[in-house]
Amino acid sequence: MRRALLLAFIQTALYSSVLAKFNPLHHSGPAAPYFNAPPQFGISDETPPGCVVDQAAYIVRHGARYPEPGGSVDGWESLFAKFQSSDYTASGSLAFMPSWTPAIDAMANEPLYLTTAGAMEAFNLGVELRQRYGLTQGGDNLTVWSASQQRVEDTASYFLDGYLSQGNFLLNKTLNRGTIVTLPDSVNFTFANSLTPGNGCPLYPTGDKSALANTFRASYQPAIAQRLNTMLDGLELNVTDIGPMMDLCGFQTVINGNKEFCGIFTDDEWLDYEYADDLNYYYGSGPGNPFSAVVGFPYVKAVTDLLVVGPNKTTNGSTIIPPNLLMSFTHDNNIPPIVSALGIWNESTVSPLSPTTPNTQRHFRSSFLVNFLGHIAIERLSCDQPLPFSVKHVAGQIVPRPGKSSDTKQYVRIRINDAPVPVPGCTSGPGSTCPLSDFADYVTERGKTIGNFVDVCGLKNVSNATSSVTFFTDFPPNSTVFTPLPEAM
Ligand SMILES: *[C@@H]1O[C@H](CO)[C@@H](O)[C@H](O)[C@H]1NC(C)=O
Ligand SMILES: *[C@@H]1O[C@H](CO)[C@@H](O)[C@H](O)[C@H]1NC(C)=O
Ligand SMILES: *[C@@H]1O[C@H](CO)[C@@H](O)[C@H](O)[C@H]1NC(C)=O
Ligand SMILES: *[C@@H]1O[C@H](CO)[C@@H](O)[C@H](O)[C@H]1NC(C)=O
Ligand SMILES: *[C@@H]1O[C@H](CO)[C@@H](O)[C@H](O)[C@H]1NC(C)=O
Ligand SMILES: *[C@@H]1O[C@H](CO)[C@@H](O)[C@H](O)[C@H]1NC(C)=O
Ligand SMILES: *[C@@H]1O[C@H](CO)[C@@H](O)[C@H](O)[C@H]1NC(C)=O
Ligand SMILES: *[C@@H]1O[C@H](CO)[C@@H](O)[C@H](O)[C@H]1NC(C)=O
Ligand SMILES: *[C@@H]1O[C@H](CO)[C@@H](O)[C@H](O)[C@H]1NC(C)=O
Ligand SMILES: CC(=O)N[C@H]1CO[C@H](CO)[C@@H](O)[C@@H]1O
Repeated sequence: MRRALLLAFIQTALYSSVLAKFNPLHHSGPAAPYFNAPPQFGISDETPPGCVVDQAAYIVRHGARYPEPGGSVDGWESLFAKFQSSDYTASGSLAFMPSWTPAIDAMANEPLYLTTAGAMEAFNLGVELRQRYGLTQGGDNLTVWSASQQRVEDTASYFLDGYLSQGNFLLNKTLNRGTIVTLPDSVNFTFANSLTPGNGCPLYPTGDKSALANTFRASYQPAIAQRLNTMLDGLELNVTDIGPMMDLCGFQTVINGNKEFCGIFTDDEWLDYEYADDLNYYYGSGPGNPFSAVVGFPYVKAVTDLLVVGPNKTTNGSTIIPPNLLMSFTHDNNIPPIVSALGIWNESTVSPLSPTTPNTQRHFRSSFLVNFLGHIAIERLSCDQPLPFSVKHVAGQIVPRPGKSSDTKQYVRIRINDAPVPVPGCTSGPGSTCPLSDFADYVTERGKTIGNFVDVCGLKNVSNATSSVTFFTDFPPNSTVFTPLPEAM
């Protein structure tokens, strides 16, 4: 008995030491498969006791994909050519390189599109959100919104397959159907009313300082190449090879589960690699781009307005009754603008990010935000007193759950890859949430500071330019609608 306990103790200790071990996949930025971010502010990711979430909005990067044709695929091909075209000996963690081949086996159909792991991530999110919230009843249809590239639509589609996978509805064509509203991708004529709004803001590219990431890469890559060359006799790697090799840790993992590249680099080398990605997003599409907040704000404003209206209600003059779970699917660079618009992760001690020296206390981490399926959730909570120690029941009367009684108060919580992130200066609610009316005031103030899309983006000369997201309540021009679930045979 005692032996068994001791054994269990040792196993637990071993397991937690494995968990605590440095994991390169948690430091691989946009190449990392999805994982829940660790709590950066010590707030539990559970819904606080006494509360239920009665509305939620998610903006989600597509799931894990193959590399992009051209850029990344070319990098893999050059690496392959380099390791195949000469006589050499590779040792240690590089001993697998002479037998390495790029993990793409259908060149025309794989690059750019989801991997099976990406499809699974999206399906799992659907399962998780039905379980977590129960915001729609079994049999209810669900409408979601998507940018229009294939990998994004496929993510929306697999999400719906997961979300709608319960019960016996597959053959019923009128119940439990998913609908995807597809918004034109990367066009400049939809302005703010888009899931790729940066493309509708002419001045946005002028604020992009993501080149700082390359300067930082140039500071650490030479030493890595030098170190790796000690394991190669007859072949010399240079800085050009390091980026693709580090990317291959995440990418091969999501293609075929092979983690050989993850074993090549030291913890410090991974931390530098991650920081380069942080600089890329912080200064490219995040708070370091002065046009980032104005690009993200229209989405934040539209969601906030719907949370203020509340669940199960139509808004004035809308043609769509938006569901209580608002799902939007898009690309990596459309997620950081939401962080900027919300003004979160912005303490003066850790922002702006230094172009040369990583601050280990920083909150802004690409691995926690724009990894595959990375997402920001804005939840509306209804709360009252948590369940007391004992509850009296009267025959035939269901006692309302805490959060569902008649005198609830409403709060807002932001979660990034599941980890709660406090609204600056607004944490008085249960679980450090922000009272809904204060949140609405906070967003209004943010709007005044940030300015409106048309003015700030330099679109005053364009007569039909818009500063508002209205796609949740009105089908925008050039959107398409389709139902992804298989029809009955
Ligand atoms: C679909 O569900 C509805 C409501 O339960 C039912 O009336 C209808 O017969 C079902 N159709 C099929 C094909 O199962
Ligand atoms: C659900 O969606 C299907 C397919 O788009 C549609 O035919 C059906 O009327 C919808 N059902 C409800 C209850 O809205
Ligand atoms: C959108 O792009 C087209 C083609 O590049 C250009 O002619 C047009 O002026 C742009 N429109 C706006 C509003 O920036
Ligand atoms: C604005 O006008 C342009 C040119 O007429 C058109 O292509 C575009 O679809 C319009 N955009 C909106 C949001 O109405
Ligand atoms: C690195 O080596 C490759 C050939 O393997 C070459 O194409 C590339 O220009 C080199 N890069 C640098 C920075 O020297
Ligand atoms: C919204 O309506 C659904 C039924 O469609 C119901 O189950 C849910 O309790 C309602 N939510 C609120 C907050 O009224
Ligand atoms: C709804 O919109 C109409 C027309 O835009 C306006 O006249 C009316 O006052 C609005 N109602 C509410 C309750 O906001
Ligand atoms: C971050 O905070 C600083 C100082 O409080 C402010 O000047 C800056 O505009 C903020 N940035 C964002 C993106 O909110
Ligand atoms: C947008 O829709 C209009 C009219 O439906 C069509 O003529 C135009 O080609 C569409 N533009 C795009 C980029 O899909
Ligand atoms: C139609 C038009 O003239 N558009 C211009 C409006 O201003 C922006 C930013 O100054 C230009 O990029 C557009 O070309």
